[in-house]
Amino acid sequence: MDMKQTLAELTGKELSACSNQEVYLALMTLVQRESAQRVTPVTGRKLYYISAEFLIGKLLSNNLINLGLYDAVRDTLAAAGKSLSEIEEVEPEPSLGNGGLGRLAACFLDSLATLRLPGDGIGLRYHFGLFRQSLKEGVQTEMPDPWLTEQSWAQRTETTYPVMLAGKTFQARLYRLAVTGFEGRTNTLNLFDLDTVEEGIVHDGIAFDKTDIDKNLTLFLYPDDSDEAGRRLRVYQQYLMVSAGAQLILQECAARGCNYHDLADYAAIQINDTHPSMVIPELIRLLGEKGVAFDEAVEIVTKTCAYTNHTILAEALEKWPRSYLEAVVPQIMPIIEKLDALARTRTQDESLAIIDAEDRVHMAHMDIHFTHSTNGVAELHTEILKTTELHGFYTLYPEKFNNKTNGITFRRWLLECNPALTERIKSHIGTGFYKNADELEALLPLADDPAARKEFADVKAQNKVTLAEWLKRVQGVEVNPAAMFDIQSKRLHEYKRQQLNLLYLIHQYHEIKAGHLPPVPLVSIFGAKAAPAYIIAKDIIHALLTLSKVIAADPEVSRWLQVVFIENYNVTAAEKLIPACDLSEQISLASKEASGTGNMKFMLNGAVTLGTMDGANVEIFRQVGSENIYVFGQTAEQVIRHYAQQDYCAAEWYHADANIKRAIDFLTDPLMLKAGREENLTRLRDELIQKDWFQTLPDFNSYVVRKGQALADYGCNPEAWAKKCVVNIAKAGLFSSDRTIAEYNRDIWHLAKA
Ligand code: Z57
Repeated sequence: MDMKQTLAELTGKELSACSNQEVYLALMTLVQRESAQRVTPVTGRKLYYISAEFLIGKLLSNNLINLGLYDAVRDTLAAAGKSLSEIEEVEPEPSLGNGGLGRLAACFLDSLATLRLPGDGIGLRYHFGLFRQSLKEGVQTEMPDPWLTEQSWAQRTETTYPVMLAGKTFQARLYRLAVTGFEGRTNTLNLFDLDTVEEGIVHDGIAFDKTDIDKNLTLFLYPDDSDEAGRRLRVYQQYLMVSAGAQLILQECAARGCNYHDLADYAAIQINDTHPSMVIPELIRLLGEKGVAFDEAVEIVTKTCAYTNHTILAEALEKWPRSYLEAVVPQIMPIIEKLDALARTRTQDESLAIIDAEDRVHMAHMDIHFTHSTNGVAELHTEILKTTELHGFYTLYPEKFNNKTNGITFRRWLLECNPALTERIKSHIGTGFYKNADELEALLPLADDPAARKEFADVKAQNKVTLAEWLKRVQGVEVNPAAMFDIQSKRLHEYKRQQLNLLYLIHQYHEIKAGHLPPVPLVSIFGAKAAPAYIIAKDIIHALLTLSKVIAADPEVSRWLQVVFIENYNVTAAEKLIPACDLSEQISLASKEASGTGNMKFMLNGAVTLGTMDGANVEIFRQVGSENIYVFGQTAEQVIRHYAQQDYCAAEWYHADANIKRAIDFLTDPLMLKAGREENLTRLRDELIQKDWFQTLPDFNSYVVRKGQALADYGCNPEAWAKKCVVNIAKAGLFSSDRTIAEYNRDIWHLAKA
């Protein structure tokens, strides 16, 4: 049947008479029907990727591309006077994630299905996701971010699993969301929820009664954990996810012939960070119910499960007080105690214990002792785990440690978000790179071909115009598309150092005021959500918004410098920003960013990186060479030494360097105080002088110099710049999540292709 007929049948009327909403729902049905055709039976092991976050983004276009329907749908709609891109706008984005870790999980699901590997996700069906950010009067406020509609990508099933929370039984209902691979198989994202959750209890932004578990449990991802009720709520959520997930795994495996003793032949479980770590004791408990003795259950679970670490920041490594677990999940506490005792037979080292002297349960420690694999997410990160953060564990279990450098799916982060660039690439090297990313390397000779360079530069220029139009439409700001577009988009965190970029912008403001004009105007774009209770992060947002206002009010400066803060940065916004970026800001304090994945997305779309030698930036550097990336700042080794010796003193830098002092002092300049809030600006200023925990000041001068060099190269030598862009695209193949998944499969999962 042709597409016109199919859509007419699905909508029940003439396409031209349908609203965009009606067409959207018809296309959702079409995708669900087509993807069901590609469900392939599992032979051998199946992977379960358990994660608190799946930042899947909008699904319609992605699914149409993967199913090979995109062009037919777009053209059929166009013939009926409809636009697919307008229909995309009615789709709400599920905000089931926070940042890199959640988007990584989504890329992995895409790659698994594309590589025809059996691998399903397990997570939660949050009603309001993280939160929707609004920026009013220079301040972030949080609102619910609803995405569930009557007909939804996540389809309700009749399957429920009983889950005991604080001694009471709840029914976890399974929702299933089809994951299509590019010309691949269909896998499933399993999302759990309670029928009793009530969206109506949310008031005044994102506030709700944190104790009313049956009504609140799946309302939000990462509910505020600044009080005890909030922290307990996270334990409730995590256990709901892993208990229902473990029951689903055992049921599916049993249906395929597993007798529980051979579970590891049927299932591989990947624990994404520590949020799902309770799956270990929970599986041991459930296996016990099936008649498997404790010692054997420990062995089975160790063989089945693997753990991925995504951070070395101590505050992000979860440690739950024993009292919380005793209150919320008393049924697994005896098992955790036995695991602690067992771990203590393997090592005398108290720092490797699961339960510490203060009665806190170290989730990562449980993961490392009782899974067969611990991996970091970039080479440098894995090395730091082995040599410092997890050194004791590495000594005990060297064979468990391995690296899996992150990746991104090129279907979403090139084909979908940047069709113009995709067309250009295709015209030179064909479409093999869709599924075989290494083929991009065939573009390399074009870096020396002026005509080809111009083609790529033209695509970028057009994408910048498109972004400028979008900014005008959704935010009402006008930017100069001839300027260099410099973008830092990622979660707001001190270690990612948006404050360093802020200090640079203030510095530039002063330079322009002093008549030192840059070679080319700069549009500096930020996108970032701050955790609702993270005060300094919100102060940084406030300072950026205030500076933006001060500059916009000053025509002398704003001709050369603009600061734009995107409201509610999410996957949809990323898909608009990334194709239009010239300079990609990856400026975390070396050693702190485990990998980064935004860095890869920008590179793939022909942006040049300005970054520290941190996370996967190190591997980007190796790929492109020093000519095609701007590197600055301290090395990870130097940073780690300063922490060990506790010899960093921000105040010394502040007093010794006039430029640093001028930039910091400007935060509380009368101009800023007039446009912003004294409390926030003063607090940030004091923080930078008195603490600066993430060592912004030592990197300030090298950052200013390297960014100045980038501006000069971009402004004065566009030919050389265009060459850098082509090299970056050509060398991005390594960062395909298909490569990452193939490595996980080779080293950890051992799944059979269907
Ligand atoms: C998160 O997005 C990441 C780490 C975490 O511990 C949590 Br919680 C959330 C990020 C890292 O910060 C990135 O460096 C990394 O690229 C990403 O996870 C995926 O591995």
